[in-house]
Amino acid sequence: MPSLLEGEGVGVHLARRYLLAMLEGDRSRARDLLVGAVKAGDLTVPEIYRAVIRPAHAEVGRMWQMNEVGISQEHYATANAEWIIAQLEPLAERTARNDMTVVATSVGGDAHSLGIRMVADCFEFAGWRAFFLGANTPARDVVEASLISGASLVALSANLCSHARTARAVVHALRQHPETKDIRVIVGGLPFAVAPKLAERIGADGTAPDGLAAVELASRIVPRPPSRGV
Ligand code: B12
Repeated sequence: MPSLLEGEGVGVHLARRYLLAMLEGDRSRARDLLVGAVKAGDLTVPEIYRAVIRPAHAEVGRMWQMNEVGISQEHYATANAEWIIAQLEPLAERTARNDMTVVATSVGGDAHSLGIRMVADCFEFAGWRAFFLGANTPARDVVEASLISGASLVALSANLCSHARTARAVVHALRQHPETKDIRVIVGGLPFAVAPKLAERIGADGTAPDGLAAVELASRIVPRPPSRGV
């Protein structure tokens, strides 16, 4: 299986240098590369998420699968990506707050959190409040979070093929509750990237490949709250 970081362009060039720094155990260098690119105006924070961090970590997954890196290197890259994302987040441009909340989490049993964290950040940059729960949230707790946060949208991440069925159970739980039955639900992660039609088959309202696309999808499918007027 060839590298996923072939080709030319600002994003892929940066992704190769970022990944090398991570694999050499130099998180400060990796951070400085990304912060420097944002400050220089080369890429925005959501563009860094899309064109640098996501492909670089998919490449870590490929290298792990091919036995080219060990679990400790994957863990180092993931843990320190969280550290870097926390430092990029304040540098992002934001639009004015709207009145909408998204509950964002990975499904019960799913330990992957980096992708859904970046999706949640993109909603925050676009003016939403993101009620971000991290990984591994059981269905009943997604329902509870939707109720207490007054969510207009639930964004569910499922990262193993077997987790598509778990996502279906979460959608079902939301549709069963009288106060959450009309909340829009979007899904994402590996099974939906491979088979986007799966989203509809499990009862969700759509899927998107990343945070920027998720915000765009939400703007089309989530009804706007009534204006408060003056
Ligand atoms: C890091 C990692 C882990 C870490 C996660 C730690 C953490 N805090 O997140 C740990 C070590 C826990 C882990 C465990 C496992 N993992 Co893992 N992991 C990865 C890896 C290398 C990177 C994931 C990542 O962070 N990517 C970067 C983020 C930014 O990208 P992303 O996750 O794709 O998210 C983007 C999109 O998918 C999308 N998106 C995601 N969610 C949502 C939700 C919505 C609503 C929307 C719209 C969009 C969206 O937007 C995101 C931002 O752009 C991937 C490789 C890969 N190709 O993804 C494997 C991978 C996902 N893991 C894999 C496997 C097999 C496992 C394990 C089973 C390994 C094992 N034997 O124990 C366990 C399962 C644990 C569990 N129960 O969940 C396989 C899955 C294969 C499959 N067909 O199902 C992969 C693909 C590796 C591989 N090449 O084989 N893993």
